[in-house]
Order: sequence, then structure tokens, then C-alpha cells
Amino acid sequence: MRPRGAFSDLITRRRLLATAATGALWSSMAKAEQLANLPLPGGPDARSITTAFPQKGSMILQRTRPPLLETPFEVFDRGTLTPNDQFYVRWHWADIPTHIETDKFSLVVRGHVNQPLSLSLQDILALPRVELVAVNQCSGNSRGFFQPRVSGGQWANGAMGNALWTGVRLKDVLDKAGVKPGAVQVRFKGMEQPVVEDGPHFMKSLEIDHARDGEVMIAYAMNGEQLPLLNGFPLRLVVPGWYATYWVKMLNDIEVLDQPDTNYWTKVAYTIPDTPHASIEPGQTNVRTIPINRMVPRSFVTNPASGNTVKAATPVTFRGIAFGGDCGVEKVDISIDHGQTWRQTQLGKDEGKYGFRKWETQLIFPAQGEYGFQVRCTNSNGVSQPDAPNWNPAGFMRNVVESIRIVAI
Ligand SMILES: Nc1nc2c(c(=O)[nH]1)N[C@H]1C(S)=C(S)[C@@H](COP(=O)(O)O)O[C@H]1N2
Ligand SMILES: [Mo]
Repeated sequence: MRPRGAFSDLITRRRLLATAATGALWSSMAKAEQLANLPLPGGPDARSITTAFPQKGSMILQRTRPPLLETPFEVFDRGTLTPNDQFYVRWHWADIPTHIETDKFSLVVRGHVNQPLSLSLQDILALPRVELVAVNQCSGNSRGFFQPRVSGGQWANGAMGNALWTGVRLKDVLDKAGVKPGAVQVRFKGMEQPVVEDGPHFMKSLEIDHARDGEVMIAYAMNGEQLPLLNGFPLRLVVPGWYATYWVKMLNDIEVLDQPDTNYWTKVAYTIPDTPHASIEPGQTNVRTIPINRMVPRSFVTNPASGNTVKAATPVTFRGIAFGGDCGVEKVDISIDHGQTWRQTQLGKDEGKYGFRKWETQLIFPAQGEYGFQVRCTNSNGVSQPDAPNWNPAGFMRNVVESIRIVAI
């Protein structure tokens, strides 16, 4: 672990960032160098790989303006922490600052508080430092697999990532400002601008008790480095166990509210049916909706890949990652007989309940032929992944038991 204070380079590395970001961001983005095989039901089967975005390596290009970049799935086989240069990217508006004057930057805390604040990065770095490993997952991760298909970013499974986040407690910042009695929510705003007149600025709100739970964090570093620009440099909110829509990037404005937030991004967008698994029948109407909130358990095979060939009657190792959602992983089970029987895998080191957990198992395919290999996570609240996919018109919260195809020869 780095010594305390190592992030003071945040305030001196502005020029480097500015050079990396300016120009490259919007000019040559769609330079497709190769294609990724990423079949979605009904197509497309291939996506462009891009390396044209600042501070990013090979990424699957979903959209250029605003940038939507997906992590190539093989990255998840390399370790539990997702490298910054291949961590997925999602923005709602394209007018994103391409460099930040770090010595002029301030985080404003205002609204229903005793003492409005304007904090410099140095002020933030002076607060007690906290660290946490947590999964950041888009509500629409895996949306491309919804059937019937739904509109929105056509992600496969790479709109998620796991990182070590370093920063300060949101609670400490709110305490410094002194929240007044009667506060109900806290609203967070990012620095980017809407690209259409009267477009709603990106903002999200949390209940006051959630905001002050001591876990919600204002992060200034990711995996021991400053945040990549596209992942929210210089500050972003980290809301462990909750979908990434709440993890506001380029955070520079915090407003304590004495009335529930009615802004578009909290009240209208990012709502889910208030039903089990947020699932409804396609076409179903008059469904009560609520804001999306806690994540649910998921697990994936990272090796071998679907369609791979293995030897029958010989031990084969399978491995992957799982996460519990809003709590830790209790167990990860696998099945090769369409879910009739399940067996438990060995779990890797627990790096924190909100993070990815490795699983691994050895098994023997008794005979030659084609098999479905299924993987299912049960979290420490006793919640398991469902056998059938959920459906809702926004394509949110997919967490069906994953299945890959294996050919034993
Ligand atoms: N300022 C700002 N923060 C934001 C968003 C945004 O559009 N603007 N999108 C949110 C959504 S929906 C997601 S999925 C995550 C993506 O985080 P990442 O780009 O670091 O992976 O950022 C969240 N924070
Ligand atoms: Mo998202």
C-alpha cells in the first residue's frame, strides 16, 4: 500500500492530464483497429475495439459521444481488480471537461447546512483517508442480452469493474458543513454540461441516512492512481453495493435537501418496476416504479470461454468471478446438468464484501458431447441468482444464472 500523502501528486499532475486528454478525446475516436466478437441475440455479433480514448487501453466501443466504452471480458480473468486503463466508461452528456485546473478546483457543499463549504483538493486530501474495494456496475450491464431487446446502450457483460477506491468519507464532509435538522436527501452533481438547451444536468440523490452511513465515499484514487479523466477525475462518489448511476463522477457540487429530489435523473430516469427482480412482462402497464438501488448477486465464468473444447473424462479447471451485490459472497455453485444438481466451488480470498471474489473448480465431463456450464452465486444475505432472466423496458438489473457452452471431446 502507498504511504499516506502519496496522492498529493493529484495537485501537481494537471499538465500531464491536460496533454493526454485534449485533442485525443473527440478527434480520432472511432478509429476501429480490430473487432471484438460480442454476439447479442439478433446481432450485432461484432464490435469495434478502440484505443483512441485518453488514459484508456483496448476498449469495446459502444458509443463515441458521449463515450460508452465496455471492458473486454477477458480482462476479468486476469485478476479481481479491473485495471484503470480498461475500466468501463459511461457518460450521459458529451460536454465533458477535457482537463481540470486542479489548483482552482473546488467541491461546494451547500443547501440545508449550517456552514456552506468550498473545499479545495488539498482540503479533501487533509481529511481522514479511507479505502474500500467495491464493484462499480452500470444498471444496464448486460442489457444487450435482454429478449425482447430493449433500447439503451447495448452492453454485454463488461459494463462493470472492481477497484480499490481511496478517498474520504462523505459523512466527514457533511459533518464539516453541519447538516441541519430536517434534511432528507443529499444531491450530487457532476461537472459536465448538457449538450441540449434545457437538458437536465446530471445529478443523483441519496437519502440523508445513507449519505451519512460512513461507507459512502468521495474517492480521489482508483487502484492507487488518480482517477482517469473519463472515470471522474478529480473526485467521484463511491456508493458501495449500489448501482453505478449513483457514483457521480467529476463531483463538484453537493447539496443537502430538505425536500425529496424531483430532478429528472433521480425521479424519472433510473427507475425500476417495484416487483421481484424488477421484472415485468413485456407490454405490461400500470406498474409502480421506484428508484433503482442495491445491486444483486452475479457470477461469471472467465475461463474457459463459451464454445471452448475440453477433454472428456479428464479433470478440467474452470474459474471466474462473483460478487454478492449489496453484501458479500456466501458461495458459488456450478451445474453441468441444466441445474438438476449443483456443486460448490472454492472461493478465492475475500478482499472486501463489495468486491469481486474469485471462484475455481475442477471437474470431469463424463462423456463426449456438448454441455451447458452454469454458475450461480448466493450472497451472504442468502439471495441467489434467479434461473430465468428478468425483463423490464430499461434493461436494468440482469442477474440470471449465467450459462456457457462447452464441448467435451
Ligand atoms: N458526472 C457523471 N457521473 C456519472 C454519470 C454521468 O453521466 N455523469 N453516469 C453514471 C452511470 S449511469 C454510470 S454506469 C457510471 C459509470 O462509471 P464509469 O464511467 O467510471 O465506469 O457513472 C455514473 N456517474
Ligand atoms: Mo449506468
